[in-house]
Amino acid sequence: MLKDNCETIAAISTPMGEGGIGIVRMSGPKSFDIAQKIFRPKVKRPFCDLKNRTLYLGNIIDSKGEIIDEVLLAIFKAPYTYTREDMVEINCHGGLASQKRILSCILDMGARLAEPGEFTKRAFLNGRIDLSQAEAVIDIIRAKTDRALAAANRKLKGDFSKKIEQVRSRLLDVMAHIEANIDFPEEDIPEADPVYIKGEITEALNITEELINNIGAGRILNEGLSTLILGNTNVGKSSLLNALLQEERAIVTDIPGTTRDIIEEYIDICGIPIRIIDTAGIRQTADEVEQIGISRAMKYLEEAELVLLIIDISRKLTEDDLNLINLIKDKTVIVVINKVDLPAAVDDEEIKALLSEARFVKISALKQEGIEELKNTIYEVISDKMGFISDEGIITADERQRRVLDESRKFLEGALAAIDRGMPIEMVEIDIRDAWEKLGEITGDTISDEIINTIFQKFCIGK
Ligand SMILES: Nc1nc2c(ncn2[C@@H]2O[C@H](COP(=O)(O)OP(=O)(O)OP(=O)(O)O)[C@@H](O)[C@H]2O)c(=O)[nH]1
Ligand SMILES: [Mg+2]
Repeated sequence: MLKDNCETIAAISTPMGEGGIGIVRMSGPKSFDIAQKIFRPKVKRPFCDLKNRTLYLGNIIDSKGEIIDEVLLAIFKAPYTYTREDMVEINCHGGLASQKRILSCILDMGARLAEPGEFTKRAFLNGRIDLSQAEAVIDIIRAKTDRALAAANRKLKGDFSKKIEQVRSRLLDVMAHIEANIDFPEEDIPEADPVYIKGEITEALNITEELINNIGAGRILNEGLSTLILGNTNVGKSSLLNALLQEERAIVTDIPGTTRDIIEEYIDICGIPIRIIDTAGIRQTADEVEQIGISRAMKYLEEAELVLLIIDISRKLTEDDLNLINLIKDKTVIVVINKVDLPAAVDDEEIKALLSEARFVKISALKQEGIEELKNTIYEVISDKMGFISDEGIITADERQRRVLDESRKFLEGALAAIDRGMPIEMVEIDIRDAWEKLGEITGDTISDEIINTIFQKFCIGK
């Protein structure tokens, strides 16, 4: 596998913008050499005598000897570092100019700018962590709630990889058993035992399926459940968004068609991130901008995992409402009956008859009543949908990992079907090998450089 770590890389690891401190990092063989050239420690000690993993106060100077910034610098000697290479971290003042000048000094001295995720990629290429652990690092950075963070940490610890390895080693044993039989058929080795093989594959399939189920919940923890607030104009969609967020995020007016664009925010419901999306009110309209907003809302509807359909109880149902109800028949829906502080113009039963499968919650977005009950209902619906049993099993995973598991499951099912049909054992082995190889794409044992590069592209620079 490609090992492109002979170069020294550098990047600003903290977000761009003003902050208390900024961190510039380096990794690779020239890190100490470069640091020595640009750092003047306050302690009167040669650079080679600086202690490992210790912060030293000093100045970064440019090639003309001018001070760029007063910093704290630490050296980390290989192999016990994030990347397993020599590393340097410079804590400077968190201003753009300071961080950029320090970085450009380092680059002038022969380092090159790190690609996104390259520090973590090196940790993987140098064998400190496997691929699924490397990917857990992004999950940790992106975690939006405590539960999401805990799940990502379990993955970083290696829980996911261990499960995958369990399945793979089982499959390897079965392959060894089959090979022994194929290679030395006339010797005194017992014939390939279909009962044993079937039992092992079934167990491997069970673990894979369990992982697929747990990943469903993990994906929601990772990305948030996409929840669309949908309804006619003026029913109080943006008011509900604001009530859920406890801030005046969206503009609310009594003019129908106020919201045009999509507004997305995250809320935390019992540790589950909910990606809540406010949309333009759905109605027949001649207004061009509003129409664009409506078609955006419709696009989001395709992907939405949960729809909060808002009905204004103070108004009679219109044709627009009825059309909308037809559009969301196949979705998971919570009907939110809003404006219960006003006299009712529609009967609850009339609405319930139209969407018999859905849950109903009555609220007043204006008076902030019923919001807790709505949150509880959202939580119950998600728990049902995702089968949240215990947090321990939940694994955060991305689309790639999900696809790998899905394909592995198909190979294992293929192997079982081949046994049942009495196919030659060599044919069964092909499916087993395919599943074994596929699963290796999660830990990174069997994966192309190209896929590895795409995975790390998703990281931020400096990680
Ligand atoms: N009385 C009462 N008025 C409400 C309630 N919720 C919203 N409103 C009012 O209804 C009007 C419309 O509210 P919005 O939140 O802008 O409605 P919307 O569905 O986002 O409207 P569009 O963006 O135009 O589709 C505003 O005047 C709100 O103050 C409520 O629970 N009770
Ligand atoms: Mg609105």
